[in-house]
Amino acid sequence: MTFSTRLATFAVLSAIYCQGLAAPASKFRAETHNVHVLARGLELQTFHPPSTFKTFGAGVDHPLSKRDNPDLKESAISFLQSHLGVNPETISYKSGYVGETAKHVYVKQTHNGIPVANAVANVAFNDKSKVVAIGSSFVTPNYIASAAPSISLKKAISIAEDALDGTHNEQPPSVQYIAKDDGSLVLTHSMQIQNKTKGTWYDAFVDAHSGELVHVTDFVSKASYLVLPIQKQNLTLGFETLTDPSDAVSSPLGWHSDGKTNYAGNNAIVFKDASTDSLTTASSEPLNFIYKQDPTIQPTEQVNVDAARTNAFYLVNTVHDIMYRYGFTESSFNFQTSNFDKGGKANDPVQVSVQNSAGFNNADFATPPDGQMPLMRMFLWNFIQPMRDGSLENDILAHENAHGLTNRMTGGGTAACLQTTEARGLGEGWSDAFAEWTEHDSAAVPDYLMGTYVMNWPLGSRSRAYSTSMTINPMTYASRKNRNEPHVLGEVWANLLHNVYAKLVGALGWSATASTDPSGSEGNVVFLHLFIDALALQPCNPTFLDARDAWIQADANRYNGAHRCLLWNVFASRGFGMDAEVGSYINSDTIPNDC
Ligand SMILES: *[C@@H]1O[C@H](CO)[C@@H](O)[C@H](O)[C@H]1NC(C)=O
Ligand SMILES: *[C@@H]1O[C@H](CO)[C@@H](O)[C@H](O)[C@H]1NC(C)=O
Ligand SMILES: [Ca+2]
Ligand SMILES: [Zn+2]
Repeated sequence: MTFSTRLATFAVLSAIYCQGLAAPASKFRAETHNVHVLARGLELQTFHPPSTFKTFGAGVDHPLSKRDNPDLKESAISFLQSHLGVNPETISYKSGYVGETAKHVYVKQTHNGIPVANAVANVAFNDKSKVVAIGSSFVTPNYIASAAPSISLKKAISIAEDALDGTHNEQPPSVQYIAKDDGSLVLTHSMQIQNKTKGTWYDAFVDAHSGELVHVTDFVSKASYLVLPIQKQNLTLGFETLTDPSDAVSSPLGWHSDGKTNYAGNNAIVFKDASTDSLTTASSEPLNFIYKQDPTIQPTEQVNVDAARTNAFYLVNTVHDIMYRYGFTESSFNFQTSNFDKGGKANDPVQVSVQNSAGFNNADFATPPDGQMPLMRMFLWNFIQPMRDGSLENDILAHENAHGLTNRMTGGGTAACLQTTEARGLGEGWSDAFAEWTEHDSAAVPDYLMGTYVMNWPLGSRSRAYSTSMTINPMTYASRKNRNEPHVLGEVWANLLHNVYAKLVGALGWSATASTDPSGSEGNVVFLHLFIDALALQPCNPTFLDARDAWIQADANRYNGAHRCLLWNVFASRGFGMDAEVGSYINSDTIPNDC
């Protein structure tokens, strides 16, 4: 394909991905709003109250600090009361867990016992039970709608089904308030609406008095890219036969058993197209999955379907095991059929649809709340014949899977805290950065490209390579201005993280066993710890600067701030210094005085 026709194809793709962002209404701010395109091209602008986020380094006391072993929940509520002046009667506990370096509590604002779905807060404590971070999007309403619905749930469901072109699923509906950007609290009927053909999946909020659809949580992260061992990016690097690759700590019963049935897989279920179709099957017993992909015939030929399912199964399980080692566990809302009594909600392994028939040239990942199964849809790519299969490009699988990590760990398992335009941009950036992490096989940090195999295009699916070179990738905090499409936004963040990774590995070296041994002090180990620790600390709908601050706090919690100056130096080198401000997007190269 020539250069210009390739660009034309790409422009069409981008237009599809960007369609939700045309001409946003005047109040729109990327840090607090998003625009969703519903059925028949109708647009809905959603509001996510601004989060305040404060970190405290070594930690501060809370009102119950003097008690012996104070209750985590009560401590969080007392701190919210003393620090933000929030009335404790308006706080309801949502979730919490004790992580390796911090304890986390996530709460919701309530009014007369009815939760305000988009007003939440989170408090984190360090191992000395001091408060290290507080995030809050609580609101002070100027008007509160009557708590008695005047339209029926049935009516509300039919309104939502019509607006979203889907069907209410089996999840129980509820009555919740939604905080709007005019300062009011609207009473809503909320229910999940799904269209399995289109791959859409929402939590919908219909005004229980006016019948208007006022808010949605969109569980789907779209991709736009724009067995292979995980560190190999694509199949041109060669298949290998791996024996027993599962990690006994992360997956105690292996990958093919949940303790009750064999084969189903405790962390992932992989099928071609629809979940009613067949699962990954062994080529021979016991549990051999040896299918040699044939690149000269279409991916839809049986042997290639088997190779694709096998690689997707391997990759998603490997990603599960890596993330588990670094803190994405049962209690921190991960994806497993059985949780082995270790906390969290079970019965939510990743469902992977290989060669999904709904489209081409893409992939996506829908993350519902903890306890509901996410769906990863991998498509075929038809830029070249025979077509290429996204399930054979590991960076795409890893990118998609990482959406599940970031959506579950931000905000305490609700999957509702990466919803603003800016937070969705962070989501895309983290997914690229995680994919990159899995593919390093030495201390070298070459420029990184996503999606080159499926795109059959040297630059892959992003506008530039991620690079430490200012010439190859000049993106800074100022580049964030005027970007409103999540992937385009995400490039700025992913490139910053590429630079953080390069600095950490340059200073601290590289561990070849980082995927299964998180105890090292090497740069790649430190990077993934800070990456995952920070997710749980940051507020709901973080801005770029909140996400940056969460890394600094994560380092204080885990390493006593040992990498603080290194991190600030990298941040400042790309304009994310201490004086950077939300909204103005002027580069700051300021670092702390003592660095
Ligand atoms: C899903 O979307 C398709 C395409 O718009 C539509 O034809 C179908 O009726 C929808 N399905 C449901 C269950 O609403
Ligand atoms: C496959 O991955 C390698 C290593 O990352 C890269 O150099 C190569 O360009 C990729 N091949 C294709 C066809 O994308
Ligand atoms: Ca779970
Ligand atoms: Zn994505």
